[in-house]
Amino acid sequence: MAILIRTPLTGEPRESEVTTEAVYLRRREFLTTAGAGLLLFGTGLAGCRSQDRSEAAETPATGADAIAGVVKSPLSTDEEPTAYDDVTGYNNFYEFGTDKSDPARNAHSLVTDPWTVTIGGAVARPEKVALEDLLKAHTPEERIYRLRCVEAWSMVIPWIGIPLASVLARHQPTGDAKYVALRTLHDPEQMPGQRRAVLEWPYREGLRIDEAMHPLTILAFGMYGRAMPNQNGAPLRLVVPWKYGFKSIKSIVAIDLVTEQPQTSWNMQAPGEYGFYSNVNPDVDHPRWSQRKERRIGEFLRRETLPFNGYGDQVASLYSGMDLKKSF
Ligand SMILES: Nc1nc2c(c(=O)[nH]1)N[C@H]1C(S)=C(S)[C@@H](COP(=O)(O)O)O[C@H]1N2
Ligand SMILES: [Mo]
Repeated sequence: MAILIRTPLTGEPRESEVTTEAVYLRRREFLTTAGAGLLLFGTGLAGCRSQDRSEAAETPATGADAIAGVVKSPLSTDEEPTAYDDVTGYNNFYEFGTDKSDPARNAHSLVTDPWTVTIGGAVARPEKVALEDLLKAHTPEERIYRLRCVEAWSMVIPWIGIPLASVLARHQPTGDAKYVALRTLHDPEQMPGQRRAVLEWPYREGLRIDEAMHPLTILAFGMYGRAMPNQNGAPLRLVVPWKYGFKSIKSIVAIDLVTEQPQTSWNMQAPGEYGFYSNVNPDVDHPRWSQRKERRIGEFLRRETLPFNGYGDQVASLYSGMDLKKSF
């Protein structure tokens, strides 16, 4: 039996937060039944800044926010991960400000423990579940996925998560479940960006049920071997690697199975610019800029953007017969 342990993360981990085993066992604790045994992190994190790598290597399972018991997913890309400091310092998370540097500065005010997620709507087993109980029921995996933002930058990130499909299956969607609607926490006290009407709060996103059940779609609760930093969507965020980044909703509190196509924040804000599907598509320009090229953060030359962000072999069949210029 593998043991997965994490502790709350508020802001950056400091030496003083590295606790003894006895102390952190009293904190948030996850037990899983991953069959692959205990895999310690810190050895395969190419692309982390050297400081991160050595920190992780020295204290793989006992660092304040290290996650153990994680299985490596064969669905990973073998591309070089983006530097950890870039992934945690250049974010879109409007609940904490609209500048890319705002979330790293402001997201410490989000309290991620305790955290509950409500799973409801067209399911046989609706439930309001503590995050640790939700995660306990599934095997965590590390998956190195590309994230491609509609603003034409991209990153490669070693996410730690669980397939959304296994969460949904546990709650038994009924025949009426055609879409999945996800919602971020709405609490202007903790999320000061919600005091301004830059978007209609709470942030919301949605997927068609077959997209949600696709094995590439995950709920991530960590990255780079450690707990999810607040600015990246702690404690639980979606990752849908063949879609533009805004589909990957952060700090999720509700997952509802629904019959009608749900409202999504960016589509409500600017329907001509952001569609429901938002599959990465170099042939469909954003009205104000081309989507043909992207800058991988940390690289100088721009790359050609690939259809479905390079995941076409796995996901193109979901859209056979659809006009993806109309359903953008
Ligand atoms: N709740 C919430 N989720 C969100 C956003 C947001 O503003 N609020 N921004 C989205 C956008 S536009 C992108 S590109 C990704 C960025 O994720 P990252 O900061 O981990 O790179 O988060 C997405 N999820
Ligand atoms: Mo984005």
